[in-house]
Amino acid sequence: MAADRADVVLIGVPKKIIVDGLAARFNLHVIPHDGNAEAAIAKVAPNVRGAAVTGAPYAMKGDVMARLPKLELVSSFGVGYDNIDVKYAAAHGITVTHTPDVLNEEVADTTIGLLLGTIREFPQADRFIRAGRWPKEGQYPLSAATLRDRTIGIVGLGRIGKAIARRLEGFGVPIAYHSRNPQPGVSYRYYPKLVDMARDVDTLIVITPGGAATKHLINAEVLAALGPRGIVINMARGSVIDDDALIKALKDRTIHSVGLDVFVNEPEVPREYLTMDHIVLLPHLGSASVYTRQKMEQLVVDNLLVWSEGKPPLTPVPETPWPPQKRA
Ligand code: 8YV
Repeated sequence: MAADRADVVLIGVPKKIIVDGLAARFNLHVIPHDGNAEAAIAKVAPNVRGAAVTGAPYAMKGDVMARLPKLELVSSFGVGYDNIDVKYAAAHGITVTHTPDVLNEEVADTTIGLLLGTIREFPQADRFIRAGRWPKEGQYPLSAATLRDRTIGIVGLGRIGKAIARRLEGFGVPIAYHSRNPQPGVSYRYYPKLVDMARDVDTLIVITPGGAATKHLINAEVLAALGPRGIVINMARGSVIDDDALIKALKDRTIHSVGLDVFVNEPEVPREYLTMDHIVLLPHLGSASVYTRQKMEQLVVDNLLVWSEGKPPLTPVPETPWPPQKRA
């Protein structure tokens, strides 16, 4: 059904491309993300037919969707949509879209940066210079780790995982992967069981979706299998790693190091990580360039625009229906 000048809510940060793009076509209601969100949603709830959500920590939970009886489409920012209750949306005929593909290359670039930075200790070496230690102590110690003798296991060979693997081919390192199903058209060794792959590689790159299905996939057993040379790079979601197990492995030095771009309670980071100098932490930078974020923002807008013309969404999530179904 065409939805020109439909009532649309924007939940999260009012990014300019999203606000301008939606305000030109819809009655846009920017929901403040302070204590007044509830009241602002209540005011417009009966008429809202579309929603834009600008990425975690902002969410679209089932109880909010339940209060929007005419809601047809949720256009979510980010490729990951664990902040959207797609189960509720699917059960109630609401279509959900996300922003895949436009960020693949950026996230893959960031992953390689974090991988090399962690292996060769670039942030620590930067701190060494700034602390004035070079003239006093001489050369920064040789890094114990190198990419040269490593074997990489990619956890989740989706679109971004493949972009990472393509880059790693250029580095001449052996590549293996674990995912629910083997991927057609790739020559990397496939492991149906993560723990088996962890035993055979020394470096894990985690780039799997978040949510219940992957919670604590990287656990004590996997870390033990990875062993003392082990390095884990997490570009997925904080929930994929069992922090208690990882912190213990890092403290006991039963793995070598980690590079973490994502955390369970962002922007909070477990204090134990902050006190460890031998690991690398990034504040969720995967897709965070102006160039790529603008493409993601535009895709949030475009999914709502095509919906307003009665056309199928550009980038729907697989779980929810199209066209949206009328609720009883
Ligand atoms: C975004 C991401 O930074 O796309 C994703 O799933 O994790 C990032 O690109 C995030 O969604 C913003 O909250």
